[in-house]
Amino acid sequence: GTLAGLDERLIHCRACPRLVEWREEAARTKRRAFADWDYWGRPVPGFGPPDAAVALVGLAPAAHGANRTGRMFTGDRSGDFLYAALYDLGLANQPTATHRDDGLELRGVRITSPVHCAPPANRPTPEERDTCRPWLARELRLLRPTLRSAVVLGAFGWQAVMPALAEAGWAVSRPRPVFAHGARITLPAADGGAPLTLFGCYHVSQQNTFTGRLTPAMLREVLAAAAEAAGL
Ligand code: DU
Ligand code: SF4
Repeated sequence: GTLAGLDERLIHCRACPRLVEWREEAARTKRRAFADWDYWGRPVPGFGPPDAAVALVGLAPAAHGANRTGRMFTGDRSGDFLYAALYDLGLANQPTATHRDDGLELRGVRITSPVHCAPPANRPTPEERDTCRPWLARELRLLRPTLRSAVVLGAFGWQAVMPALAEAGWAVSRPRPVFAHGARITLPAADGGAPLTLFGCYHVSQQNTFTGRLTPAMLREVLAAAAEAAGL
């Protein structure tokens, strides 16, 4: 299979009843500021080239952000913060992301998330995380020939990505590595292929960026290290 084929199948997924309801409810009721938008209201596929060297793993689409625009981190404050940093490092061709046809292109980076549908209160259940994991594992397996590093935004993504990485062919140690901002670990490939360097980073949510827990410089530092580890 191809990544494009995977994305095409993903957008028809209805495996999580609570999330299907929530994503479609948000698309029907809308936020006042986006009343004239035709919301996406479906699973949001990963964004970025199929031969990416760096993966960026978030949490889940925001109800009025990616669930509206149909592209990861596009149209919300989290994305404003993330894409500005990617642009600063030359990993994106423009600093802003507003809609799916805004001309944004990523260089060597694929952005995805462990849960592909917008959850209530930005909080998927463990069951929803497990139900969505095969999509992440398949995506990582398809990226594996070129993938050399991954930045995981927050503890939820960190816990979700470990079993997916194991299913995609990297050796994940037991006990599982613990999330921390600044964590850096190397996972050997289970079959002698290229290892993957994994980086932990606080999530780019407003909770962290408005309070200064995660600053632009802190995010740039992690992204730069991941790009360097991947030879970008
Ligand atoms: O507050 P906000 O910028 O609308 O983001 C809501 C929430 O969802 C925050 O925790 C970031 C997360 N998120 C994500 O993980 N992936 C996305 O594409 C968009 C938002
Ligand atoms: Fe399907 Fe994942 Fe959405 Fe659940 S969260 S409905 S598994 S795409």
